[in-house]
Amino acid sequence: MSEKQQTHISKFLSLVLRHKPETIGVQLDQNGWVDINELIEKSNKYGIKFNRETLNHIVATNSKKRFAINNKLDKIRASQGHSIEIELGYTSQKPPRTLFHGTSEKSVQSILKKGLKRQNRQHVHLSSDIETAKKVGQRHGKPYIFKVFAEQMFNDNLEFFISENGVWLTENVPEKYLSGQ
Ligand code: HQG
Repeated sequence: MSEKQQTHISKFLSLVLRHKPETIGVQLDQNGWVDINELIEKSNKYGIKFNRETLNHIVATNSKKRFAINNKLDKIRASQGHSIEIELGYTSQKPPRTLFHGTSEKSVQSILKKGLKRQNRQHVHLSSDIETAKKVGQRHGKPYIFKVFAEQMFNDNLEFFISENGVWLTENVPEKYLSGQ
């Protein structure tokens, strides 16, 4: 299978496992998990064809390790990025002193006024390095990087989580904890 086909399947998995499981008629459990056999069967019926071997390969080689497989339960879920309400079950963690958020220049004024909002997702996504934040921002336009005073937020009792694939998550970031570059 070509890389292009694999990316296509990976994007389809993001859609089903993060946003619209109803596309193929599966349900996520309360922690976001879906039975792998059911996922494969219903995806194939929908016209996105792959088998268990391909799925394992996509999960293992995915650039951002977006998906996690639980072999004991034979289930799969997205590790972060959901717009639907599920309980990821990560425990609250102390973040590094500073984290970064990449956005586009066109959102800067609004963010300075209102802080970082989680928008359609369950969390605001932050990264521990500038390079990753830049890539995230580029998806939206000319990138702009905010510094987030994460340790200060933590000391003020705002919670942080780190996803299985290393993305820092928090509910939102009030503007006083932000600084531009
Ligand atoms: C912006 C990708 C105006 C925010 C990435 C962002 C990430 C505001 C956009 C993950 C705002 C939401 C998430 C405010 C926030 N006013 N704009 N007050 N507050 N925004 O896609 O962080 O490839 O939901 O800056 O790598 O870009 O999908 O969030 O630009 O980890 O695995 O609203 O998605 O991962 O956009 O990206 P998104 P994001 P995957």
